[in-house]
Amino acid sequence: MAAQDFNFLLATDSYKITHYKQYPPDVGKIYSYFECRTKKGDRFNEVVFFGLQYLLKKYLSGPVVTEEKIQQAKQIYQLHFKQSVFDEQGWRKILEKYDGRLPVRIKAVPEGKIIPRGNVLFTVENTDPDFFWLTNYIETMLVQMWYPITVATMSREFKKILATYLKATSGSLEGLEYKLHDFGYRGVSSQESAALGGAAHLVNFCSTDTVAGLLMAQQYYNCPMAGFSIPAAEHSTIISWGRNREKEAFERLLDHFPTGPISVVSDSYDIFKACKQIWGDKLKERVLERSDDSTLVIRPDSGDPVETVTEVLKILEDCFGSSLNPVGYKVLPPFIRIIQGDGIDIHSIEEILKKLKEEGWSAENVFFGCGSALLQKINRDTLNCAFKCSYVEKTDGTGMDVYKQPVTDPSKGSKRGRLSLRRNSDGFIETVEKGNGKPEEDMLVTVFENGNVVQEYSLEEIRKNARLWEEDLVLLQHNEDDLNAKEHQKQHIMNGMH
Ligand code: AOY
Repeated sequence: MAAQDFNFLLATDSYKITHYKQYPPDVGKIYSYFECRTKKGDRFNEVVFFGLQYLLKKYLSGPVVTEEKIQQAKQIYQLHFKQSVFDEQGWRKILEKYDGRLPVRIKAVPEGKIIPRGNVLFTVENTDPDFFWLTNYIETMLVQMWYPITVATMSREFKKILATYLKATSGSLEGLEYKLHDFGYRGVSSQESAALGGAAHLVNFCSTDTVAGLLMAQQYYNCPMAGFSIPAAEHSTIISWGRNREKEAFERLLDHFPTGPISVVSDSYDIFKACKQIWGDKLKERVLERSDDSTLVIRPDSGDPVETVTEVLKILEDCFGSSLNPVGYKVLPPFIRIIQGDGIDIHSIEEILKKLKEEGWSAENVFFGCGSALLQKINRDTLNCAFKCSYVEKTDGTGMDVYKQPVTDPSKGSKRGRLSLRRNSDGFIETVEKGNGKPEEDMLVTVFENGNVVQEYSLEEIRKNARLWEEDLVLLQHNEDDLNAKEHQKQHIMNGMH
C-alpha cells in the first residue's frame, strides 16, 4: 500500500477503537444524528448545509476497507494502546461480506438548504446488525462538516448585510454576488481547508481568489467555473519600484491591463496622497480615458476601515466627482471604485456600510475582501455542531429511543429516537422525534447507502437552495440615517449648482 493512501480505519479518535466492546451485548443498530445546536442570544439562527458530498465521495464511498489497511491499523493501534484492542475480525467481516464497502445509511438535508439551528441535518445508521459499531466510528470524520457548514453560513450572513445596504442605497441587488471577495487562501491551515472553505463561500458569491475552492466546485459539485477574479496588485508589485516610483508602478498596471477592471493596492506609503496626488491628479487623464467597464478599483489596506473608506471616498469625489443614483445616494463615476479587504468581518462590514449610508454614499461604490474572518476565525462551537446517538435497536429488532440530558447544562441535551425533518403547516421547518415523522413529509434524503453515493447535488442547485429571500434582508434603523442622507443629497445638489 502506498504510504500516502488514505486509511479510513485510521481516520477516527483513538477511543473509538475501543467502543465496539462497550455497547450493550445485544445491540444491532446505532442511529445517530448531526445538528447545530441552538444557543440563546446567538445572532445566527439558521445554517446553510454544505460539504457532505465532498466528504462522502472523497472518504466514504467505494471499497474503503482492504486487508492491507486492516494490517496497517492493527499495527498502529497495537503500538498506540500497548495492547490488542483493535477489532481486526470486525473489519475483516466488512471485507468478506461487503467487499470493503461500508454497511451504513446516511440521510441528509439537500445541500444548500437553509435550516434553523437546532434541527437534524443528517442521520447515520448501520444497515447490518453486525456493524453497530460503525455508526459512531465515522463521527470524527463526519463532524468535520462543521467547517463547510460554518463558512457557508457566515458567508451568507455577510450576504444578508450587503444585500440590505445595497438595496437601500441603490434600489437594486445588482452585482451582489461580487461584493465579497474571498481573500482567505493564505490564512487557512491547509490546502483542504482552502478548498472546502473556498467552495463554501462560492455557495453565496461568485468572487474569489481561493483557487482551491474552484477546483473543489469543479471536481465534486459539477461546476465548470464557480468564481471570478480580476488582475490586481499586491504590495510587492508596487514597492519593488522604490518609494518615489509609486506612480510608475500604478501606470504599469494601466498600461498592461488596458481593458477590464483592475485593482490597485494604494496604501504602500500614503493612501490619501496616492488618491489625491497620483490617481486624482498625475494619472487622472489615464483613469478617465478607461471605458466604463474597465473600472479602476482602489484598495486601501490599512488604517481604521470605517475612517479610511469614508476618507478615500471623499478624496475621490473631490477629484472625479459623483452623481446621485435613482434612490438619492451618491456614486463615484463608473470607472472608479474601492475594495476594502483589511479588517473585514461580520461587524466591521456593517459599520462601514452604515457609515457610508449615513454620509449619503451608495454601497455600489465599494467591494469587500475577507480572509480569515471568512475561512479561519471560526470553530466547531461557532454554530455548536454536535453528533449524538438518538436511537438503538437490539438484534431481535426491538428499538429504544435514547438521549443525553446533563443536569449541568440543559443546552447539551440531545434529541430522541429516529428523526425526520419537515416543514409544518405554519411553514416552519422542524425536527420530528421518536420516529413520529411521516416518510412522505421528510426533507431528509438518503445520500449514502452501503458504500455508494446515491444522491448528488450540483453547485447550481445548491446556490438556488441557498439564495436570499426578501425577508432575509436585515431590518435597518431608517430614521436618523435617512435624515443624514437627505442632508447630504441637498448638499450634493447645491454643490452641483455652483
Ligand atoms: N486579492 C479583486 C481581485 C483580488 C487578494 C488575495 C490576499 C484582489 C486581491 C483585489 O481585487 O484586490 C489574497 C489579499 C488580496
